[in-house]
Amino acid sequence: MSDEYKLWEKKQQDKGVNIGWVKERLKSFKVETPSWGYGDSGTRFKTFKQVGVPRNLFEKLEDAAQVNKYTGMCPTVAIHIPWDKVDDYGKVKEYAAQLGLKIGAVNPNLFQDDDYKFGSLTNVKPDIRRKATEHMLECIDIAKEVDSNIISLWLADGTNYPGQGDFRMRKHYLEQCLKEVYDALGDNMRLLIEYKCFEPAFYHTDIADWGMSYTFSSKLGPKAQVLVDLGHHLQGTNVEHIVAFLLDEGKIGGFHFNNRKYADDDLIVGSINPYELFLIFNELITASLDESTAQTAANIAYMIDQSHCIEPKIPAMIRSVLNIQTAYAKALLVNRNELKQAQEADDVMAAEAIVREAFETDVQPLLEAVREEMGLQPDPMATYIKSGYGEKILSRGIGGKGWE
Ligand code: PSV
Ligand code: MN
Ligand code: MN
Repeated sequence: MSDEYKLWEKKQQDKGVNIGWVKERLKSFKVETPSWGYGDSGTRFKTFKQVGVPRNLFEKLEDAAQVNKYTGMCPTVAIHIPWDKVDDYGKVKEYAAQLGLKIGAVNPNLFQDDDYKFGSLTNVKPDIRRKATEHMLECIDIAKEVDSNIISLWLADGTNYPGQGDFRMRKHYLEQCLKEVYDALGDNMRLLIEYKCFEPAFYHTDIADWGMSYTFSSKLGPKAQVLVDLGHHLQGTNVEHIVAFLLDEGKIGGFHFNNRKYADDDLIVGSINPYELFLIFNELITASLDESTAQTAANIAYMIDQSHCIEPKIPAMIRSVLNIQTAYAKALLVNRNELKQAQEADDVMAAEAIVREAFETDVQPLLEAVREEMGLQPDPMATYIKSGYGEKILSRGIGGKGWE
């Protein structure tokens, strides 16, 4: 135990922090990384191809295993179908296990087939709705094969112009399709429904906000829940409030972590607005300590949804994971008893200070101590860079499989 850490621990204990509890929470905290975050992706203007990018799902898993190896907190990987389509999913499951990984959420893709130009599950043509529903059912089968219990749906459907579509009719089509999908879920499976305010459609999106995701998932039943992607809100939206509200309703099932400055920028988590990330964790931790919300909080799938256009993929993923861990650690330090007292006394200044001071605390000594206790190196990024893996994969060449 370093002197720096001992000092840090003493200071926190004096403030009433239960360090043993904080460490346990940090050790059991896991975040899923996305297979597509290891591949090439771009903007609508250009995809810059990088050397050494995985050529298939197996290589994406190898890269994901590196992130898990150095951070100790990413044992599952989300897949996207058909980007990650293979003939034999048994082999995927097996290879993942060899790497110390499991397959996490299965993401259907209803946005890159020409047939979906005017919508998929909301398309006015029954045969296209059928095709999209079949794809969802195929993803449920894949999830069962790889022992995953999450289907994560983002629906890109929407329209570009007033009058282009019948809002209510499209809603009915979507409800019908989702009902069929919901009924095919296994007993322990969940359907997480993402929302997004705009893009690729620019006039309306069929699942535009959390209220719509909430309504669809409530009508479906307990196996359907809302997924919050941090990049999918209009500017200024109070995301932590949405999170608290959904926690209280038992209807939040997962996150897609990323960060943005303007729209759905998919930047490194915590790179632009780390305070928002911290405040979200503050709500999640508070809910985990409240009997009425503890179960919902315990079942949340924490996932990263990030696309790296110019960043080297593995270091960018490690950075995101570490930023998430840092925000989580800081949120664990909030003195909830004092906060409650301040709230009950309507002491605005004290309440704000209690939350902010936790955010301002340097948690690096704590994280290093936790990593050591987990048998990890204290600096995961430096250890990865030194490992030489980044150089080794250059032999894969250019033209790896990415966001396509
Ligand atoms: C859409 O913007 C989204 O957030 C969905 O989750 C997709 O599956 C993912 O991005 C693809 O990067
Ligand atoms: Mn997403
Ligand atoms: Mn997105």
